[in-house]
Order: sequence, then structure tokens, then C-alpha cells
Amino acid sequence: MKPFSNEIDYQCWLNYEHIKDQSLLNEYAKYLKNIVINENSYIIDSIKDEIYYSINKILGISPLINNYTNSNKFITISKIGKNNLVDSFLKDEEIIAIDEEGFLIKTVNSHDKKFIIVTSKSDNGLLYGTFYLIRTLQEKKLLDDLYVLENPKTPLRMINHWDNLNGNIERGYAGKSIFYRNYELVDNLDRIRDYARLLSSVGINAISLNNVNVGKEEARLIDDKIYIVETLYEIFKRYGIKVFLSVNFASPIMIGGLKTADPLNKEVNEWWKKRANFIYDHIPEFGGFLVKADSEDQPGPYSYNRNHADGANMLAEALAPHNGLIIWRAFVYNCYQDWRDQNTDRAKAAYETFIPLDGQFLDNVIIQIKNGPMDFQVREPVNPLFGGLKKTNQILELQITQEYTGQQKHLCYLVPQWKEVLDFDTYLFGEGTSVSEIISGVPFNSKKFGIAGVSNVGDDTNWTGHTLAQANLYGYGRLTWNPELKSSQITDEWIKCTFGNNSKLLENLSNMLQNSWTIYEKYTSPLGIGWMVNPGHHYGPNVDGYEYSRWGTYHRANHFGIGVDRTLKSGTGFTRLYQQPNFEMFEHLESCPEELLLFFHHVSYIYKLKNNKTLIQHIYDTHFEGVEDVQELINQWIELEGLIDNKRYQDVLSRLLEQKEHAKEWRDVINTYFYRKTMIYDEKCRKIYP
Ligand code: GCV
Repeated sequence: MKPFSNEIDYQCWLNYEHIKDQSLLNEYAKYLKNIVINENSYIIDSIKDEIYYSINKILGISPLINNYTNSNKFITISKIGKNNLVDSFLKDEEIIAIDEEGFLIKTVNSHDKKFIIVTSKSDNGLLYGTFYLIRTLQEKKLLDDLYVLENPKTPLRMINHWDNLNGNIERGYAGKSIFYRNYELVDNLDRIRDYARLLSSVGINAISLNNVNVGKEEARLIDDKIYIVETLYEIFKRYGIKVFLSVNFASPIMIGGLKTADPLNKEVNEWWKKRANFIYDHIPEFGGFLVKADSEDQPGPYSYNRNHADGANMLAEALAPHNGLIIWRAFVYNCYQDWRDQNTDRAKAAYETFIPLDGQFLDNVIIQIKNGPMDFQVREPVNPLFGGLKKTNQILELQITQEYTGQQKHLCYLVPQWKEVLDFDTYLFGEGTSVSEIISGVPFNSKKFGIAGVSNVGDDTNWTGHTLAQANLYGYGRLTWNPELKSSQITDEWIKCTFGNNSKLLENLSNMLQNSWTIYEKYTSPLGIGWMVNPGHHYGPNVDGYEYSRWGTYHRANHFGIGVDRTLKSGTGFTRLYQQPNFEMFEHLESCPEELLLFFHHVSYIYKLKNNKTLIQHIYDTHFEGVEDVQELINQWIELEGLIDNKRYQDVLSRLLEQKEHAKEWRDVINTYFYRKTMIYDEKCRKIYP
């Protein structure tokens, strides 16, 4: 196995830097010269490839991979119950503690032998254990006393692709699709294998292969273009990743020649059942469908006066005999509504659609819920469906691709944002029901829970456009495995595996990443209000620009104040969708977290914030600060010259310089807008500001 490209930025965190420290090399070589693997499967083949390749690069030796070794130091990789030597070192409580996809790594002594066991109940678990062991080498940790027992905390750990068959990616900022070109599969399958390696190295076990906006060509993936999916399936299954497809709800009409897609129509039901049989004939371990319905011009059950349980359950019945899943998106809203009615609150749409249906979905239906109630803004409160749904399987949807967070031109490390979402206590079953807890499925006693992220990769050599945006993909994966990991731990791991262990590099880069989200927030839209972007492509500042924000419905700024009153007392009542005490916290101006103030309240420009500044002064100052902070990012990066290869150094530097120019534009557009708004009409603001 050889990666498709030797470019350093292509390798991402699987960049296996050769160790120069001779004593560490000798120490590692004692264990790593001999690897015992005495099982066979396509995933085991990948394990052999990975362990051989990584040891070869890190140590510069070619390890022997055999069924047996006479050596007294070695690594053995084997499933529980398959190897007597390994089994004899496992305690009953360890066997119980390892879940299906978990693993145990431990160093053991036996007479004159000392060796490392990597074991699990499944091939997937062995693969994750192997990647963990490789990371241990990358982080230069010692092997003599290893003891790691890890289980993934969320069952479904998924990546969603918004790739179209023509090769374009919706909201893609790193080139073209790595899968498709001109309505066919790309030639370069090695690159797809390398992608599978990257994903499984952080524990991803599912992928949806095409855009949720499913066009006529993409609809054919469940028909005469199934051969494309088959090839992708063959690649991903070797890395323990199940493939899913997005389907168009109106497929029976689009590709089936039927006159309706009504979920309660018998012919329609039969059509989907036949499609399911057809798919599983080609792809026996097919994961299931991902569906965007009744949203942004995608068809859905509403066209037939049916509800979303009718729609999802009909598909679920078709896939159930094959153990397939229906992942049904909660992103349902009428984007034209805000144009007609200024009082609509889009934030309530998903809740109002799905809460009345709680308990009506079949067991193989999972509702996929965006982290916030709107749409991946730089800051939103947690979607109240988490904490609302009690009897429905749920997946959290995050956006790794940086649609509203700088489009991979700006540095915006999203792990801190995601951590806030995951740690949020919904109080669903009383105190302590965080989003992480919900998506583990444990409180629901179900494995049909998890997390999905919209991919940020394309065919740019470095996969993500901005080299540092690789950290978002890595961080996302690590959080799917364990949402409780600290942001700082994930960041350090990523830096060490990607760039090496230099302490200055660790310090500067970690600072840059960890602060970048709040820096981006400072110079863009303030205090949770969001949007304020150019229509269509959503890049760059435009306060009234967002395509569905007619009459300023998304920020409600006038000459006296700004923000959407979502209180129960005087606004849209959105606050009431949260459990107590969250409802009370958001409802009142005084207790509402300031970073979300304008999401929940319409606030006067002269309202005093906790730091004693007026709101207008805060907006003005933070926009200046944001630009200064970007300069600080540049300074910190420049200090790293010479510690990083020139290619990646220059690439990041040029993006940071571009970010600074764009940040200035944001600052000036936003500040000028509010300056004008307040200056012309409001005497009070004029006195205080400027
Ligand atoms: C795939 C946002 C994006 C759309 C995207 C949609 C969704 O509205 O701008 O490009 O469509 O979210 O999540 O379905």
C-alpha cells in the first residue's frame, strides 16, 4: 500500500515522520520488528497494510508480519477468542468491558517474553486499535507499560458528502469531488482509499456518498448507476465504513415512471421495496438512505398531505428486511415563508414538525438534527429538538465544511464550537442529559444514535483547501469517537501527528487554532445573530444580504436596536421549546448568555453589556479587535518559519494574509452599517457613539 501522493500536505495526520532519536528507535524496533496476525478478512488486510506502512516510515524498517514469532518482543493483533496466547492474558472483566467496536491494547509479560496485545471483538475494533497504536508512535510515547481500553461513545459516526455526480460539491471549498467527474467515478481510486484510511484512523464508520439535494443524475445511483456505488463500497468496506446514499423522495416519479411519490400509495411502496432488493443484491452491507424532504425545493410527504413519519416509515419498511437505516433530516422549513410573513420564526420549524411525531417513527428511522435551530451559523444555541424528542432515534449533524465560518479561506477551528454543543445540558431526563449523552443512545437504550458531519474535503492536494482545516476533519472524527475529549487534547494530537512535536510549534499552533473561532466571530455577525452574508454563495459581509432575509427578518435591526425577540413573553415563543431551566435562562435578558443575546432578544443599541459597554460600542470594538487578532495569528505563524516545511508554511501564510483583508472588509461593512443606522435617527446613540 502506497499513498497516492507523496506530498507532505496530502498525508494529513497520517504523515508518519521518521524518528531521529536513536534510543527511541531502538526501543520501538524491539517490539515492532515482529507482528503476529493470524486471521484473515478484508479489514485484516487493511490492518496489515497500515501497520507495515507506518512502521516502515516511522522506523525505517520492514516488519515481519506472520502467524507466529520466536522473538521475545512483538505485537500481536487478534480478536478475542481467536488466539490462545492473547486470550490467556484477558481478564473476564476486560472482555465484558470491551464493546463491539472497542479495543484493548496492553503490554504483557510472560516468562522471558514481553509483548503488546491489540484485541477486540470485531475487525473494526482491531483496526481502530491499530490506528491508536500507530498514533502512540507518532506521539513518541513509550510502549513498555501500555494499557488502553477504549470504546466509541457514539454508535454511528458518519460523514456526509454533498458531492454531485458532475464533480461539483455543494458548499465545497477544496476543489472538486474526490469521487465523481462528468457523471462517472473518477479514475483515481487510490485517493479514495487514502480518504478511507484517514476516516477510519479517527473512528468513522459510515459515509453518505452524494449530496442531500438529489438531482436526476444522482437519483440514478439506486438504478442504472449502482455500479458507481458498488466500487465505492468495495473501497470503504476494507476500512470498516458503511456506505449510505442520499435519495430523492420523488424517485418513484423521477426514475420509476410512476405518477406519484405518495408514501401511502401501494405502488409507491412496492417500488421502493423492489429498489431496496435491487440495492442489497449489489451491496449486501449497504447502510441505508439519507433523506432531505420538504426543504429548500426538495420534495417530501407534504406534497401529498402526509406527514414526515408517513414518509420516513414508508422507506424504513422497504429497508427493514435488509437491516437498512433511514436517516431522515430534521432540516425542514419553508424558505419562502419569511418572504411572505415577517413574523415567522424559522428557528421553530424543525421542532414544530417533529415533536408532534415523537414516538411514531419505526425503529430503523433516525432523525438527523443540525446542531442549531437555524443553519450552521458561527454561533447558535443548541437545537431544542435535543431535549425535546424522547422516543425517537437521533443523530447530531455538524458542518465540517466551513460554509458560514470562512469557507476554508479563514482559519476557523470548529472543535471548540462543537464541544459547546456536545456539552450542553438539555435536561431531557433531568440534569445531566447533555447532547453527548443523547447521541450515545445510552439513555434510550438504543444503538441507532450518533453523529454526522458534512465533509470539508475535495481534490485539492491537501484535501481541505486550507491546510489547517485538516484539523477540523481530524477533530470531528475524534469527537465522534469520544465527545468528552478535551479540545486541547485533540488539538495537541493533531499537531503532533501532522507537524511533529516541536514545543514552540505546539504552543503557537495550538493557540492559533483554539482562538480562531472566537476571532472569526468577533469580526463577523455579533452575539449570535448570524447571517449578514452575501446571497447564494454566503461569503463576505452583507447585513441584509442573505437570500431568505427579506425586510431584515433574520436580524430585525432598526434604528433603535437589533436582535430577534424569541421570548415567550413578547416574542416568537421559541425560548419555550427548551426544558427548564434552559427556558428561563434564555427567556430573560439578564440570564441569557451574552454570546447569544441577539439570537434571543431584541436589544437597544444603548443596552449596557456586562462589561459596561453599550451594545453598539461592543459591536464596534469587537470588529476592530477581530482584525487585530488576525494580525496576531499571522505573527504567531511567522514565528514558525523554519519549523515547518516551506510548502505548508507558505500555503497557510497566504491564507492568513487573505483572511486579514477579508476581516477588514467585514469590520468596515458591519461597523458602517450600524454607524449609519444609529447616527442618522437616534439622538442617544449619536451622543454615545462615536
Ligand atoms: C445541501 C444550507 C446550505 C445548502 C444545504 C442545506 C442543507 O441551507 O446553504 O447548500 O443544502 O443547508 O443542509 O440541506
